[in-house]
Amino acid sequence: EKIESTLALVKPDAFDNTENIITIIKRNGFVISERQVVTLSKERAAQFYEEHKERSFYDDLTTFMSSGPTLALVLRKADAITSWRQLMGPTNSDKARKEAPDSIRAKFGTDGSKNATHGSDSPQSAAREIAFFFPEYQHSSEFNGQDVREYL
Ligand code: YYY
Ligand code: MG
Repeated sequence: EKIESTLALVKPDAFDNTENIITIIKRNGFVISERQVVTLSKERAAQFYEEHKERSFYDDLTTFMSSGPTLALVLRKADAITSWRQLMGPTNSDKARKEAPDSIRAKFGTDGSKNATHGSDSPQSAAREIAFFFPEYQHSSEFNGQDVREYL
């Protein structure tokens, strides 16, 4: 298994649960390589989610994502991209509560659109999304698989 980096977000609906979510992240063996608290503008949220710009939920999504603080994290471990999405659970928090009650979205998500966390869905999206929040990370030794440090 290859050590991967992925982008995780704690979205505005779960920001007050950041400490609990970080505890779960660490308990599952992820190393937190970068962290940043940011309140996204509507324009920047729209840029982050531009793959969804034709979808009916796009305006509500970008309004929600700019409604309060977000915590951006770079998570590292073997198979981090798939592993973090597994730990988050299904996109819809109500579905998560039925199908994956131990998942983060089941525990901390609000509904079908306010769902506590984000995770990159492929190596390509991880690279784009990490660079979106942490433009220097691609030059770091972590990105090249060395010197994994823990910041928290
Ligand atoms: O990758 P993931 O977050 O699990 O779902 P996406 O299909 O990429 O959708 C991004 C984001 O959009 C999702 O986290 C909630 C919101 N959303 C929505 O509000 N309504 C939908 N029907 C689908 C997604
Ligand atoms: Mg997605």
